[in-house]
Amino acid sequence: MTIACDRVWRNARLATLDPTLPGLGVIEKGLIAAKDGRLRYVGPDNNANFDGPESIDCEGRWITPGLVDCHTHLVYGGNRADEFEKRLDGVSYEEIARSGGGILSTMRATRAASEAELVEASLPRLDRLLAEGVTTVEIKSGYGLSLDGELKLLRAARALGDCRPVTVSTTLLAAHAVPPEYRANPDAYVGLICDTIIPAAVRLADAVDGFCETIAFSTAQIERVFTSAKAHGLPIKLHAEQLSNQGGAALAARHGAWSADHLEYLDQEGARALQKAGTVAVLLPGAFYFTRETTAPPVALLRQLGIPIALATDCNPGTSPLTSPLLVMNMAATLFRMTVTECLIGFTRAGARALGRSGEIGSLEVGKNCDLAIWEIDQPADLVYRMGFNPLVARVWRGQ
Ligand code: DI6
Ligand code: FE
Repeated sequence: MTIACDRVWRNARLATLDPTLPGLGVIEKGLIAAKDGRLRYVGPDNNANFDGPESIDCEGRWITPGLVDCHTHLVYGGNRADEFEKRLDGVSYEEIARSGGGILSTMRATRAASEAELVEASLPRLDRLLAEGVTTVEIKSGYGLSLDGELKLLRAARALGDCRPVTVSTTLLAAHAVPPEYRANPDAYVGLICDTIIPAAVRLADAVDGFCETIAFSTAQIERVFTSAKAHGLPIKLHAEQLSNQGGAALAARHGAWSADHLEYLDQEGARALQKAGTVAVLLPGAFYFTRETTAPPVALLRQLGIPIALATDCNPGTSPLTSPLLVMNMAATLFRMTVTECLIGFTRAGARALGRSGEIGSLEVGKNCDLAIWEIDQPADLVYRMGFNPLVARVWRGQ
Protein backbone atom coordinates (compact mmCIF):
# COMPACT_ATOMS: atom_id res chain seq x y z
CA MET A 1 0.00 0.00 0.00
CA THR A 2 1.28 3.49 -0.83
CA ILE A 3 0.00 6.47 1.11
CA ALA A 4 0.36 9.92 -0.45
CA CYS A 5 1.41 12.52 2.10
CA ASP A 6 3.56 15.61 2.69
CA ARG A 7 5.34 14.76 5.91
CA VAL A 8 5.98 11.77 8.13
CA TRP A 9 7.03 11.55 11.80
CA ARG A 10 8.60 8.14 12.44
CA ASN A 11 9.93 6.33 15.45
CA ALA A 12 7.66 8.12 17.93
CA ARG A 13 5.63 7.06 20.91
CA LEU A 14 2.10 8.32 20.43
CA ALA A 15 -0.43 9.32 23.06
CA THR A 16 -3.23 9.61 20.52
CA LEU A 17 -6.05 10.44 22.96
CA ASP A 18 -8.23 8.53 20.52
CA PRO A 19 -11.46 7.99 22.49
CA THR A 20 -11.95 4.54 20.97
CA LEU A 21 -8.70 3.37 22.61
CA PRO A 22 -8.26 2.90 26.37
CA GLY A 23 -6.44 5.47 28.53
CA LEU A 24 -4.24 7.80 26.54
CA GLY A 25 -4.52 5.65 23.42
CA VAL A 26 -0.82 4.86 23.42
CA ILE A 27 0.92 3.46 20.34
CA GLU A 28 4.56 2.49 20.90
CA LYS A 29 6.76 2.71 17.77
CA GLY A 30 4.20 4.92 16.12
CA LEU A 31 4.10 6.85 12.89
CA ILE A 32 2.14 9.90 11.85
CA ALA A 33 1.68 11.05 8.26
CA ALA A 34 0.15 14.38 7.25
CA LYS A 35 -1.28 15.64 4.00
CA ASP A 36 -2.57 19.16 3.39
CA GLY A 37 -2.35 19.91 7.11
CA ARG A 38 -4.44 16.93 8.16
CA LEU A 39 -3.64 13.56 9.65
CA ARG A 40 -3.48 11.00 6.86
CA TYR A 41 -2.16 8.05 8.94
CA VAL A 42 -1.78 7.48 12.69
CA GLY A 43 -0.63 4.06 13.81
CA PRO A 44 2.17 1.57 14.11
CA ASP A 45 5.31 2.19 12.09
CA ASN A 46 4.44 -0.59 9.65
CA ASN A 47 5.89 -1.20 6.26
CA ALA A 48 3.53 1.00 4.32
CA ASN A 49 5.09 3.24 1.68
CA PHE A 50 4.65 6.94 2.15
CA ASP A 51 4.86 8.74 -1.14
CA GLY A 52 7.49 11.49 -1.49
CA PRO A 53 7.35 12.79 2.06
CA GLU A 54 9.68 14.78 4.23
CA SER A 55 10.56 12.25 6.93
CA ILE A 56 11.36 13.15 10.54
CA ASP A 57 12.96 10.65 12.93
CA CYS A 58 11.51 11.37 16.41
CA GLU A 59 14.08 9.13 18.12
CA GLY A 60 11.49 7.64 20.47
CA ARG A 61 10.11 10.96 21.70
CA TRP A 62 6.49 11.25 22.72
CA ILE A 63 3.86 12.94 20.54
CA THR A 64 0.52 14.17 21.90
CA PRO A 65 -2.16 16.19 20.16
CA GLY A 66 -1.36 19.91 20.27
CA LEU A 67 -2.79 21.29 23.51
CA VAL A 68 -6.14 23.08 23.54
CA ASP A 69 -6.48 25.95 26.03
CA CYS A 70 -10.26 26.28 25.94
CA HIS A 71 -10.76 29.16 28.41
CA THR A 72 -8.63 32.32 28.48
CA HIS A 73 -9.05 36.05 28.87
CA LEU A 74 -5.69 36.57 27.19
CA VAL A 75 -6.36 39.98 25.62
CA TYR A 76 -6.39 42.86 28.09
CA GLY A 77 -4.61 46.08 28.94
CA GLY A 78 -2.70 46.90 32.13
CA ASN A 79 -2.09 44.52 35.00
CA ARG A 80 -3.34 44.06 38.55
CA ALA A 81 -0.24 43.54 40.65
CA ASP A 82 -1.46 46.32 42.99
CA GLU A 83 -4.68 44.41 43.60
CA PHE A 84 -2.68 41.25 44.25
CA GLU A 85 -0.83 43.08 47.01
CA LYS A 86 -4.15 44.26 48.50
CA ARG A 87 -5.37 40.71 48.52
CA LEU A 88 -2.22 39.68 50.37
CA ASP A 89 -3.30 42.23 52.97
CA GLY A 90 -6.57 40.35 53.37
CA VAL A 91 -9.00 42.21 51.06
CA SER A 92 -11.20 39.74 49.19
CA TYR A 93 -11.75 39.48 45.41
CA GLU A 94 -15.43 40.35 45.88
CA GLU A 95 -14.61 43.42 48.01
CA ILE A 96 -12.21 44.67 45.37
CA ALA A 97 -14.83 44.08 42.65
CA ARG A 98 -17.55 45.91 44.61
CA SER A 99 -15.32 48.93 45.16
CA GLY A 100 -14.79 49.44 41.41
CA GLY A 101 -11.54 47.51 41.08
CA GLY A 102 -11.13 44.02 39.70
CA ILE A 103 -12.59 43.52 36.24
CA LEU A 104 -13.47 47.22 36.04
CA SER A 105 -9.88 48.29 36.60
CA THR A 106 -8.80 46.10 33.68
CA MET A 107 -11.74 47.51 31.71
CA ARG A 108 -10.34 51.04 32.11
CA ALA A 109 -6.87 50.02 30.94
CA THR A 110 -8.34 48.00 28.07
CA ARG A 111 -10.64 50.78 26.88
CA ALA A 112 -7.66 53.14 26.82
CA ALA A 113 -5.63 50.82 24.56
CA SER A 114 -5.89 50.61 20.77
CA GLU A 115 -6.44 47.29 19.01
CA ALA A 116 -2.77 47.27 17.95
CA GLU A 117 -1.64 47.98 21.52
CA LEU A 118 -3.79 45.12 22.82
CA VAL A 119 -2.27 42.74 20.28
CA GLU A 120 1.21 43.84 21.27
CA ALA A 121 0.48 43.45 25.00
CA SER A 122 -1.06 40.00 24.49
CA LEU A 123 1.49 38.43 22.16
CA PRO A 124 4.01 37.58 24.92
CA ARG A 125 1.24 35.77 26.81
CA LEU A 126 0.21 33.86 23.70
CA ASP A 127 3.85 32.98 23.04
CA ARG A 128 4.15 31.42 26.52
CA LEU A 129 1.20 29.15 25.72
CA LEU A 130 2.66 28.16 22.36
CA ALA A 131 5.99 27.39 24.03
CA GLU A 132 4.21 24.67 26.01
CA GLY A 133 2.54 23.05 23.01
CA VAL A 134 -0.75 24.92 22.64
CA THR A 135 -2.09 24.81 19.07
CA THR A 136 -5.65 26.05 19.78
CA VAL A 137 -6.58 28.81 22.18
CA GLU A 138 -9.92 30.29 23.09
CA ILE A 139 -9.87 34.02 23.82
CA LYS A 140 -12.75 35.86 25.47
CA SER A 141 -13.64 39.52 25.30
CA GLY A 142 -15.15 40.97 28.48
CA TYR A 143 -12.92 43.93 29.33
CA GLY A 144 -14.47 46.38 26.86
CA LEU A 145 -18.02 46.23 28.25
CA SER A 146 -19.34 48.50 25.48
CA LEU A 147 -20.16 47.86 21.83
CA ASP A 148 -16.89 49.30 20.51
CA GLY A 149 -14.83 47.93 23.38
CA GLU A 150 -16.03 44.36 22.98
CA LEU A 151 -15.63 44.37 19.19
CA LYS A 152 -12.11 45.78 19.58
CA LEU A 153 -11.19 42.86 21.85
CA LEU A 154 -12.63 40.28 19.47
CA ARG A 155 -10.75 41.84 16.55
CA ALA A 156 -7.53 41.84 18.59
CA ALA A 157 -8.08 38.16 19.42
CA ARG A 158 -8.58 37.31 15.76
CA ALA A 159 -5.51 39.36 14.84
CA LEU A 160 -3.42 37.28 17.27
CA GLY A 161 -4.38 34.23 15.23
CA ASP A 162 -2.97 35.94 12.13
CA CYS A 163 0.30 36.75 13.94
CA ARG A 164 1.10 33.20 15.03
CA PRO A 165 0.56 29.62 13.81
CA VAL A 166 -2.31 28.83 16.18
CA THR A 167 -6.09 28.40 15.93
CA VAL A 168 -7.96 31.10 17.85
CA SER A 169 -11.56 30.55 18.98
CA THR A 170 -13.18 33.83 20.00
CA THR A 171 -15.88 34.17 22.65
CA LEU A 172 -17.98 37.24 23.35
CA LEU A 173 -18.08 37.83 27.12
CA ALA A 174 -19.85 41.19 27.22
CA ALA A 175 -21.77 39.79 30.23
CA HIS A 176 -18.61 39.75 32.38
CA ALA A 177 -19.36 42.77 34.61
CA VAL A 178 -21.75 45.71 34.62
CA PRO A 179 -19.86 48.77 33.32
CA PRO A 180 -20.04 52.00 35.38
CA GLU A 181 -22.34 53.73 32.85
CA TYR A 182 -25.02 51.15 33.67
CA ARG A 183 -24.43 50.79 37.38
CA ALA A 184 -27.88 52.12 38.23
CA ASN A 185 -29.57 49.95 35.62
CA PRO A 186 -27.84 46.63 34.93
CA ASP A 187 -30.85 45.33 33.01
CA ALA A 188 -30.37 48.09 30.46
CA TYR A 189 -26.80 46.83 29.94
CA VAL A 190 -28.17 43.32 29.41
CA GLY A 191 -30.50 44.88 26.83
CA LEU A 192 -27.52 46.47 25.07
CA ILE A 193 -25.77 43.08 25.00
CA CYS A 194 -28.82 41.29 23.60
CA ASP A 195 -30.03 43.88 21.10
CA THR A 196 -26.82 45.54 19.94
CA ILE A 197 -23.56 43.82 20.93
CA ILE A 198 -24.49 40.22 20.07
CA PRO A 199 -25.94 41.10 16.63
CA ALA A 200 -22.81 43.15 15.86
CA ALA A 201 -20.46 40.37 17.00
CA VAL A 202 -21.93 37.54 14.96
CA ARG A 203 -19.05 37.40 12.49
CA LEU A 204 -16.31 38.07 15.08
CA ALA A 205 -17.32 35.64 17.84
CA ASP A 206 -17.46 31.85 17.72
CA ALA A 207 -19.51 31.66 20.95
CA VAL A 208 -21.11 33.72 23.73
CA ASP A 209 -20.23 33.44 27.42
CA GLY A 210 -21.39 35.12 30.64
CA PHE A 211 -20.43 35.42 34.30
CA CYS A 212 -23.31 34.16 36.45
CA GLU A 213 -22.54 35.34 39.98
CA THR A 214 -23.82 37.67 42.71
CA ILE A 215 -21.13 40.22 41.74
CA ALA A 216 -21.97 39.88 38.04
CA PHE A 217 -25.21 38.66 36.37
CA SER A 218 -28.23 36.72 37.64
CA THR A 219 -29.59 33.58 35.99
CA ALA A 220 -32.53 35.64 34.66
CA GLN A 221 -30.12 38.10 33.01
CA ILE A 222 -27.93 35.32 31.61
CA GLU A 223 -31.02 33.64 30.23
CA ARG A 224 -31.75 36.77 28.18
CA VAL A 225 -28.16 36.73 26.87
CA PHE A 226 -28.44 33.05 25.91
CA THR A 227 -31.76 33.61 24.16
CA SER A 228 -30.25 36.37 22.03
CA ALA A 229 -27.10 34.34 21.32
CA LYS A 230 -29.14 31.41 20.10
CA ALA A 231 -31.39 33.66 18.00
CA HIS A 232 -28.21 34.82 16.27
CA GLY A 233 -26.91 31.30 15.78
CA LEU A 234 -24.11 31.55 18.36
CA PRO A 235 -23.26 28.64 20.70
CA ILE A 236 -22.96 29.36 24.40
CA LYS A 237 -20.75 28.73 27.44
CA LEU A 238 -20.98 29.98 31.03
CA HIS A 239 -18.83 30.93 34.03
CA ALA A 240 -20.92 29.08 36.61
CA GLU A 241 -20.78 28.34 40.35
CA GLN A 242 -17.30 29.85 40.77
CA LEU A 243 -17.85 31.77 44.01
CA SER A 244 -21.31 30.55 44.98
CA ASN A 245 -24.09 28.30 43.70
CA GLN A 246 -26.48 30.27 41.50
CA GLY A 247 -27.84 27.39 39.41
CA GLY A 248 -25.78 28.58 36.45
CA ALA A 249 -24.70 25.10 35.38
CA ALA A 250 -28.30 23.89 35.14
CA LEU A 251 -29.20 27.01 33.15
CA ALA A 252 -26.28 26.49 30.78
CA ALA A 253 -27.18 22.83 30.35
CA ARG A 254 -30.82 23.66 29.68
CA HIS A 255 -29.66 25.89 26.82
CA GLY A 256 -27.36 23.21 25.41
CA ALA A 257 -24.11 25.00 26.33
CA TRP A 258 -20.81 23.67 25.04
CA SER A 259 -19.37 24.08 28.52
CA ALA A 260 -19.91 25.27 32.07
CA ASP A 261 -16.71 26.62 33.58
CA HIS A 262 -15.17 26.86 37.11
CA LEU A 263 -17.87 24.85 39.00
CA GLU A 264 -16.36 24.94 42.50
CA TYR A 265 -19.89 25.21 43.98
CA LEU A 266 -21.58 22.79 41.58
CA ASP A 267 -24.19 20.59 43.28
CA GLN A 268 -25.75 17.20 42.38
CA GLU A 269 -28.61 18.78 40.49
CA GLY A 270 -26.32 20.96 38.39
CA ALA A 271 -24.03 18.02 37.67
CA ARG A 272 -26.94 15.85 36.52
CA ALA A 273 -28.08 18.64 34.22
CA LEU A 274 -24.60 18.81 32.64
CA GLN A 275 -24.60 15.05 32.19
CA LYS A 276 -27.98 15.05 30.49
CA ALA A 277 -27.05 17.86 28.12
CA GLY A 278 -23.57 16.55 27.28
CA THR A 279 -22.10 19.85 28.46
CA VAL A 280 -18.36 19.80 29.23
CA ALA A 281 -17.18 20.76 32.73
CA VAL A 282 -14.20 23.10 32.35
CA LEU A 283 -12.10 23.24 35.53
CA LEU A 284 -9.68 26.09 36.16
CA PRO A 285 -7.25 25.19 38.95
CA GLY A 286 -5.21 28.36 38.37
CA ALA A 287 -8.08 30.57 39.54
CA PHE A 288 -8.82 28.17 42.42
CA TYR A 289 -5.20 28.38 43.54
CA PHE A 290 -4.70 32.10 43.03
CA THR A 291 -7.86 33.15 44.90
CA ARG A 292 -7.03 30.65 47.65
CA GLU A 293 -10.47 29.09 47.21
CA THR A 294 -11.05 26.23 49.64
CA THR A 295 -14.06 24.55 48.02
CA ALA A 296 -12.87 22.31 45.19
CA PRO A 297 -15.10 21.36 42.27
CA PRO A 298 -16.79 17.95 42.76
CA VAL A 299 -14.42 15.95 40.56
CA ALA A 300 -15.52 12.58 41.94
CA LEU A 301 -19.12 13.37 41.06
CA LEU A 302 -18.22 14.55 37.56
CA ARG A 303 -16.18 11.39 37.07
CA GLN A 304 -18.98 9.18 38.39
CA LEU A 305 -21.49 10.76 35.99
CA GLY A 306 -19.08 10.45 33.05
CA ILE A 307 -19.11 14.19 32.37
CA PRO A 308 -16.17 15.20 30.16
CA ILE A 309 -13.73 17.33 32.17
CA ALA A 310 -11.59 19.93 30.40
CA LEU A 311 -8.80 22.00 31.92
CA ALA A 312 -7.65 25.47 30.92
CA THR A 313 -5.37 28.26 32.12
CA ASP A 314 -8.15 30.90 32.51
CA CYS A 315 -5.27 33.32 31.78
CA ASN A 316 -6.56 36.66 33.14
CA PRO A 317 -5.10 39.54 35.16
CA GLY A 318 -7.34 39.14 38.22
CA THR A 319 -7.70 35.53 39.25
CA SER A 320 -5.31 33.49 37.11
CA PRO A 321 -2.28 35.38 35.77
CA LEU A 322 -1.04 32.11 34.38
CA THR A 323 0.24 31.03 30.98
CA SER A 324 1.41 27.49 31.70
CA PRO A 325 -0.84 24.58 30.71
CA LEU A 326 1.69 22.18 32.20
CA LEU A 327 1.45 23.88 35.59
CA VAL A 328 -2.36 23.77 35.33
CA MET A 329 -2.17 20.00 34.84
CA ASN A 330 0.02 19.70 37.92
CA MET A 331 -2.43 21.81 39.92
CA ALA A 332 -5.38 19.73 38.70
CA ALA A 333 -3.62 16.61 39.94
CA THR A 334 -2.44 17.99 43.29
CA LEU A 335 -5.40 20.23 44.15
CA PHE A 336 -8.28 18.33 42.50
CA ARG A 337 -6.85 14.80 42.56
CA MET A 338 -7.27 14.32 38.85
CA THR A 339 -5.32 11.48 37.26
CA VAL A 340 -2.59 11.92 34.65
CA THR A 341 -4.92 10.56 31.98
CA GLU A 342 -7.70 12.94 33.04
CA CYS A 343 -5.27 15.89 32.97
CA LEU A 344 -4.13 15.10 29.44
CA ILE A 345 -7.68 14.49 28.23
CA GLY A 346 -8.55 17.83 29.83
CA PHE A 347 -6.07 19.75 27.67
CA THR A 348 -6.80 17.84 24.46
CA ARG A 349 -10.04 16.15 23.45
CA ALA A 350 -12.23 17.50 26.27
CA GLY A 351 -10.91 21.00 25.57
CA ALA A 352 -11.73 20.53 21.89
CA ARG A 353 -15.27 19.50 22.80
CA ALA A 354 -15.67 22.58 25.05
CA LEU A 355 -15.01 24.62 21.90
CA GLY A 356 -17.30 22.62 19.64
CA ARG A 357 -14.25 21.44 17.68
CA SER A 358 -14.21 17.71 18.41
CA GLY A 359 -14.33 16.92 14.70
CA GLU A 360 -11.13 18.79 13.86
CA ILE A 361 -8.77 18.76 16.87
CA GLY A 362 -8.10 17.21 20.29
CA SER A 363 -6.87 13.75 19.32
CA LEU A 364 -4.60 12.07 16.79
CA GLU A 365 -7.14 10.53 14.44
CA VAL A 366 -7.12 10.37 10.65
CA GLY A 367 -8.92 13.36 9.14
CA LYS A 368 -8.29 15.73 12.04
CA ASN A 369 -5.84 18.64 11.84
CA CYS A 370 -2.20 17.64 12.16
CA ASP A 371 -1.63 19.66 15.35
CA LEU A 372 1.10 18.01 17.40
CA ALA A 373 3.21 18.56 20.49
CA ILE A 374 6.48 16.60 20.60
CA TRP A 375 8.01 16.06 24.03
CA GLU A 376 11.37 14.94 25.43
CA ILE A 377 9.94 12.83 28.26
CA ASP A 378 10.16 9.24 29.49
CA GLN A 379 6.43 8.85 30.04
CA PRO A 380 3.29 11.00 29.77
CA ALA A 381 3.13 11.40 33.58
CA ASP A 382 6.24 13.62 33.34
CA LEU A 383 4.04 16.33 31.79
CA VAL A 384 1.90 16.44 34.92
CA TYR A 385 4.45 15.53 37.58
CA ARG A 386 7.18 18.11 37.12
CA MET A 387 6.68 21.76 38.03
CA GLY A 388 8.18 24.67 36.12
CA PHE A 389 9.72 22.30 33.60
CA ASN A 390 8.98 22.47 29.90
CA PRO A 391 10.08 19.45 27.86
CA LEU A 392 8.50 20.57 24.55
CA VAL A 393 10.83 19.96 21.62
CA ALA A 394 8.56 20.88 18.73
CA ARG A 395 5.07 22.08 17.99
CA VAL A 396 3.32 21.35 14.73
CA TRP A 397 0.28 23.36 13.61
CA ARG A 398 -1.69 22.07 10.64
CA GLY A 399 1.18 19.91 9.48
CA GLN A 400 3.85 22.63 9.68
N1 DI6 B 1 -14.15 34.64 36.60
C1 DI6 B 1 -12.83 34.79 36.75
O1 DI6 B 1 -12.15 34.14 37.47
C2 DI6 B 1 -12.37 35.84 35.83
N2 DI6 B 1 -13.59 36.22 35.19
C3 DI6 B 1 -14.57 35.51 35.68
O2 DI6 B 1 -15.72 35.62 35.27
C4 DI6 B 1 -11.74 36.99 36.54
C5 DI6 B 1 -11.50 38.12 35.61
C6 DI6 B 1 -10.78 39.26 36.30
O3 DI6 B 1 -10.75 39.37 37.53
O4 DI6 B 1 -10.25 40.10 35.55
FE1 FE C 1 -12.74 32.93 33.08
